[in-house]
Amino acid sequence: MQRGIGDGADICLVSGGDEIRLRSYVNHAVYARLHELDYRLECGVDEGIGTKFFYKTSILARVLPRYDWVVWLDDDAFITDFDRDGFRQLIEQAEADGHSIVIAEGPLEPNGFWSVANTGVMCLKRSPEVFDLLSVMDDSHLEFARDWWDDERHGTFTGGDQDLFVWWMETRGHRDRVRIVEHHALNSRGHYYEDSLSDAFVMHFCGYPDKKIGVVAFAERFGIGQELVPEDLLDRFSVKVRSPMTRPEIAARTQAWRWRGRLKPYLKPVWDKWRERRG
Ligand SMILES: [Mn+2]
Repeated sequence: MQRGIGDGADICLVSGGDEIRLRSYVNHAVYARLHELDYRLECGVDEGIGTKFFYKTSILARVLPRYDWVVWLDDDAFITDFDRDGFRQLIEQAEADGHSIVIAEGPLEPNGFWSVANTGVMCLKRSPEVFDLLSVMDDSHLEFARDWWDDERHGTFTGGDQDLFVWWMETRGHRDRVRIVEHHALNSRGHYYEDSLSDAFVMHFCGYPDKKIGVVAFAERFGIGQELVPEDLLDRFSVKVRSPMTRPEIAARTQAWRWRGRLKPYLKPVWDKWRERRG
C-alpha cells in the first residue's frame, strides 16, 4: 500500500560511509524515532568506488527506491533542534512546489570555503531527476565538473559529490527541480550558532581536522552530551552508552588540535603547493 507523505513511513533518514566514526548515528536515530521517520545507517562499500565521497552515491542508489523521500545526512552532521519537524516541513513544501531536491547553500566558513550548495544534508525525492543525479555522482564525471567549474560563481571545488551536484544542477536542465534553502534551515556551521542549539536545525562539522574533538567542544559549549541529544530524549529512547570519549582522550586530542593550530601558518603553504600540483 502506498502511504501518503506526512505519516512518517515513507521518509527515511540515511547516513553512513565505510566506517562508524562519530556518535551521529545515535543523534539521527533518536530524532527519527521522535518524529516517526525511518532511519538507516548504511555501509557503502561497493565495486568501483575511487573516492570516499561516493560511498554516499552507492548508499543512496540502494535506499532511494524503497522510500518516497530520503534525507541524506553526512556522518558529521548532527541535528541540534529536536523540536523542529524540519525535514517533513521542507519535504511537504517541496511536494507542493514540484521540487525533487531540497538542499542548503554552503555558507562561508572561517577558512574562506563556500559553495552554491552543500551536499552534506539533502532531501531527495524518488524521482527520475534524482536517479539522473546519482548516475553522474562518480569519479568518471569529476573532470567534466572541474573543467566547467568557476570559483567566483560556484565557490570552492572540493573534488567530490558536491561539485558534481552543482555541475549537474546547472548544466543538465534540472535547476527548477531544486530548492536551495538558507543554511539555518537544513545544514549550518558552528560559528552561526550564538546562544542556543535551536539557532539552526543541523550542525555540520565539515572542515574540522579532528571531527571527534570538534563535536565534543561544540557539545561542551552548549552543556550537552557528545551525542548532541537532550538528556530527556536519551532517557526516553533508552540510550545506555553516553558521551563515550573519556577526559584523558579529550585532553590529548585538544592538545593535538592546539598544536595543529600553531603549526598551521607554517604548514599551509606546503599544503597549498601540494594541492596545486595535484590540480
Ligand atoms: Mn560532511
